[in-house]
Amino acid sequence: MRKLSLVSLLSMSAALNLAAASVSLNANTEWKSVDTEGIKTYAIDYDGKGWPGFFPQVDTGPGEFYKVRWMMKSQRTGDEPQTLAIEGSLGKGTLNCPVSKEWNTYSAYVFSGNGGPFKFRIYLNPGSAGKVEAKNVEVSKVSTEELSGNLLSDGDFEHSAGSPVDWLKDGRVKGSPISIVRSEDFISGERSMAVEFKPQDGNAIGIQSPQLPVEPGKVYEFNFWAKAGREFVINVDTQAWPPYGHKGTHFWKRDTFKITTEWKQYSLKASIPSDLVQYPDLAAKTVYIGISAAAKDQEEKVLFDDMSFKRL
Ligand SMILES: [Ca+2]
Repeated sequence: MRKLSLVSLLSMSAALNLAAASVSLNANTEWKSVDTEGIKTYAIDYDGKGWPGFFPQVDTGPGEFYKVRWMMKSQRTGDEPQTLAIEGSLGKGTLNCPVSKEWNTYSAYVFSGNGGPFKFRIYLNPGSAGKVEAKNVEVSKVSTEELSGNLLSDGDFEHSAGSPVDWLKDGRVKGSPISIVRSEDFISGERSMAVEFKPQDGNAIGIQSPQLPVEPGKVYEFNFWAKAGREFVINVDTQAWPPYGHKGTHFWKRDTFKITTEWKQYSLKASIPSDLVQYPDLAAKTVYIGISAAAKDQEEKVLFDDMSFKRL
């Protein structure tokens, strides 16, 4: 693994649990740090105001994927997402990420473009109050081996506590339509993801994956298992819409599946265009998956498990 260079810091600084790579980290001074068995945990009694966060920064090589990972748990009473802001050679952007009341590891992939300094900012969004803790912030270069495997970090949902680490609800939806539930079927391990597709304020509930690394010109396959209480039709969209903002022709592909009352495997293939003049969004080399109810006025709880998104 390539060692990342240290970058100078400003206020409170720390190098946290550097299993993956050395990374410099700034945190707002309102975070208090506690050293527990050699691991620094940061905590804040957040009043719901301001944007307290962490600021890891690394030097990147050209044409590489990097992954930022961190652990967080939040006792906030609301359901505000946490946000990862990114700034590198491709521009500036933001990614909303889920957060749970229990410790989970969250992560995001970014493509370095021309390389150079890459700044991250992991921060809380204003809203409800509550204690928030974070630790183990790290950034590492992604290996070729990882890029050819399952790009979802917890496809079988056995490592997510409370709510899935990969999936985020549509920003317009109130409440928590996505949860980790105990599985009753041996086929799905001990835990599955449940999504309550219940229309709210005229909007169908949709969920979306993180930005997943892709190579333009290659074919990717999204596999998942699902079951519902009755037959229920969902749309699964594969699309490019980079955090830096959309340009040119929108790459977008919709597949529709009828979920039944038995666990079954479903699969789609997406051929990522190679023409970056027509599809400039793909210069960021990421796509994401969106899942929504095909009929906006119907409701059903659908269970998902064993998801994978891989290059063929
Ligand atoms: Ca499972």
